[in-house]
Amino acid sequence: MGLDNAGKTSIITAITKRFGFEEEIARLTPTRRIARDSFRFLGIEFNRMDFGGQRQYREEYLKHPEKYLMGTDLLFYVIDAQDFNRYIESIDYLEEVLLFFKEEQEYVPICILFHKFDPQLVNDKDINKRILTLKQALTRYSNDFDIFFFETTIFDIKSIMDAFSSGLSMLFEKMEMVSQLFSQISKNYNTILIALFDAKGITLGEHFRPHLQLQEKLTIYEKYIVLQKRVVSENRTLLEFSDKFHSGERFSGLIEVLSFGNLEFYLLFIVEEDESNLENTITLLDRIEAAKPQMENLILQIIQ
Ligand SMILES: Nc1nc2c(ncn2[C@@H]2O[C@H](COP(=O)(O)OP(=O)(O)OP(=O)(O)O)[C@@H](O)[C@H]2O)c(=O)[nH]1
Ligand SMILES: [Mg+2]
Repeated sequence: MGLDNAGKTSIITAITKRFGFEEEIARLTPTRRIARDSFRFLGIEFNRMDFGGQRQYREEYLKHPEKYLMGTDLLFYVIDAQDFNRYIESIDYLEEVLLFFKEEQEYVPICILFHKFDPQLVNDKDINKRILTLKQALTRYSNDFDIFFFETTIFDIKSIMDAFSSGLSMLFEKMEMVSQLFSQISKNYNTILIALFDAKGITLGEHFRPHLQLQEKLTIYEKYIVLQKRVVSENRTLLEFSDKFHSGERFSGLIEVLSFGNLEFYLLFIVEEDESNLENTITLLDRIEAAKPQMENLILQIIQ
């Protein structure tokens, strides 16, 4: 939910497509009433509703909230971070929605997306200050609700997938275990990243090397998206690769497919390449491959 023009339909389009969505987003027109679709995650079917945000629709939802909002498991609330003039209007709408949930005692986890936080704005003092103020104002709802904040932009698909994945992870108690395991594993190896994705690119867990630059995360994620496509089209269960960051630092990695019935997951593992001794790197990747059963076991616990 969110005001008209906040970017809700753009976000859903980006999540669904993951690449090559720019043209489709440029052509979007305001959503009429509610656009519904569904997707599967961890074998469960989710109904997703994109609430058109124009005034007349908002009024209708708030007039009959029991008809539209009852049974919600998770709310993503999108705020156009660039549209300062509408911050207050946007909070007022959110407040009415939360009021309904509170009256119904439906304690839905709330993900608030400060959207259109485009790359050139990351270091912009003014917008950062305004977002911070808004976050402070919104904490007053955190007595009643679990509220999580995200900065997103369609120019950084990872920012959107992170927000979406984090939201979904609230609904699966055991999902934390994945990141915990990855952080354990990282202690033993010189890892840059370990991550587990479902077939649609939703993250079940990840662990990055501390201080990994945003640019490097993006390099990895974009590479992953391309390679995962290749794994699928070539029907592989394993793919090893090697590449370098803009800084020139080299990395080696693997993508391993873990299957459970008709559910597939993708383990992405990336380590610093030991250029003076490539054997070391290879041994390390082999050890990771050998840990496959442990990983499968963990996923089984989560999806059961
Ligand atoms: N700069 C920038 N523009 C964006 C971003 N995301 C979406 N937009 C633009 O914002 C406009 C509105 O996007 P929509 O996704 O249609 O907005 P909506 O929230 O679905 O609007 P309603 O359907 O009317 O509720 C479009 O012109 C998009 O191109 C972003 O991250 N950055
Ligand atoms: Mg829309």
